[in-house]
Amino acid sequence: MKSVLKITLFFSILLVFSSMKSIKFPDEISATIKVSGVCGMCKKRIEEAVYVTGIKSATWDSKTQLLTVSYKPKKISEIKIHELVAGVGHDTEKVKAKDETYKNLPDCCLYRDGASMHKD
Ligand SMILES: [Cu+2]
Repeated sequence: MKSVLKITLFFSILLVFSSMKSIKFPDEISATIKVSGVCGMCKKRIEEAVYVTGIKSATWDSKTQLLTVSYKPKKISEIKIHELVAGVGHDTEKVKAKDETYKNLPDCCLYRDGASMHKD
């Protein structure tokens, strides 16, 4: 009886630790990032920019201006995702694109200069 109790205790401790670990280090998490953009070309550019190792999926919506990404936190950090997006000319809520990069965007994509929203 005593050993049964010990085993039960051992496994319940193990269970608590393993669940704590999965909360602390989940394999995959998702984030919603605000990204400025205008059209279908922007969508393609933004989604392709974050198509790197560690990213499981990425979808940007021109209406909501939100990029939803699923990624492996062990492989890529959230700030890195912001940097990738800014790297192709799109401002995020945390990282601003360089003016130089921004200026190279097609005219219809110039969100900062009030490019009108249009359909894909
Ligand atoms: Cu565009």
